[in-house]
Amino acid sequence: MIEKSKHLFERAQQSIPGGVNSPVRAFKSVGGTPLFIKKAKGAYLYDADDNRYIDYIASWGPMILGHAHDEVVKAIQEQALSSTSYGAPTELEIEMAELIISMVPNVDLIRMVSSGTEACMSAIRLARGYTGKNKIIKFEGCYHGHADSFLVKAGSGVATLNIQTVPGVTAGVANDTLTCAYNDLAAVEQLVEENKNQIAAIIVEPVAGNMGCILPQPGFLEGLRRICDKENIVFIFDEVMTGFRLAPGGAQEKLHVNADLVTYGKVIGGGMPVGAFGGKKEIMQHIAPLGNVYQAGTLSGNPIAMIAGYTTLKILKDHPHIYHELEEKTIYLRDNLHRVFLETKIPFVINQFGSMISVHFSNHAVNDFGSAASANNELFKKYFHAMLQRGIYLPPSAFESWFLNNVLTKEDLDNTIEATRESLSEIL
Ligand code: HOZ
Repeated sequence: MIEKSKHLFERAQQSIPGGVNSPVRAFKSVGGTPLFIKKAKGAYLYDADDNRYIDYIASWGPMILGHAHDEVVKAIQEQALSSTSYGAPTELEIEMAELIISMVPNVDLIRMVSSGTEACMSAIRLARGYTGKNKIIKFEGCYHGHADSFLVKAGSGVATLNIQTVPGVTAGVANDTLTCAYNDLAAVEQLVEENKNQIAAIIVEPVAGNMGCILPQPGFLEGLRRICDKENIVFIFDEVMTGFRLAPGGAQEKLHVNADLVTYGKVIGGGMPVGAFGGKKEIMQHIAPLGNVYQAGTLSGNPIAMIAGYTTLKILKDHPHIYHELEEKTIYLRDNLHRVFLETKIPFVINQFGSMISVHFSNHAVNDFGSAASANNELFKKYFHAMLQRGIYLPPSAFESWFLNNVLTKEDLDNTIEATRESLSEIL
């Protein structure tokens, strides 16, 4: 029973476009009523009708330690007593920057912002300002937030809603964004050759999470690194999803590939609105006030956001076994879902990396946007709703990754596996 959510959704649509403050929440591609959430604790969400769900969205990634983690909540409460914003520098921002630099490779300087979108948008501006070139290369199905430059063949909500061209993005901006299929190194080489000395940056999700979870093929990221070195292109890792999730040093550490600039969001804020971009001093010193590449924010480095992020990152740094546990849980889920899906004989692909995982109903490998989009997404919708009815909260789109949190128990995972068995027997 979700009567209260239904009522709230109707009411929300009177005052909020589509009833939601971010399109993927609207359940538009899976249909039905989005759940209105009242509270969450640990691995569980509770909706307005008091139904409990095992949460595999984790606020789209940030809640890696589970919801309302005691230490994080306490730190926020204590900071709030000293005001929620100053718009002036604080020692806490230095501690946050020093902590990040101690955890991740190749970051000499880091600038805090308030979202992953801002981080990626600023990194691109910086790459352009630094190189004096205008064009960028991004990959089809990758999503780097909603700044104009990135809304070209984007994943996540843009793919979910099947928006081919985003009105409001000028042709001039769109023309400076070149795209290739993910994992297609030869296409990148060709594009770079055709646009000699015009490419400022290549931006990539080192493990893509906005078309389901898509793994980089061996040699793909290393090949991009080589191209960037040869052609004086700034190599940007969008680690908004992977940063502090795959390892303390994110995908750079886990995959042993260095980027020139890295963008962060999600986990870095411990559930508060935080993003960051950082990298080599040689590039970062072009940012104002050191250089003329302007970037600013009234709430950047906000003390509540900083303390939530700092407390979360410190826990992750001091307890690196969390990453092993998370990966073990995700592999357990993957292997058991695999077993259950196999019994049904329907085609399926489960991609998993660290604590990111997704299911596509496909009879071919899913390693780029084309293969993700050609999967049976009608079946995904049925699977999604059957799981939801059984108390399992999956992303409402096949173009999103699931994110595990560290307080999921074996019982939660077993319930999820059993719910999948029941769901598949109901919908097939
Ligand atoms: N960036 C998130 C993962 N694709 C989605 C969050 C949103 O668009 O609301």
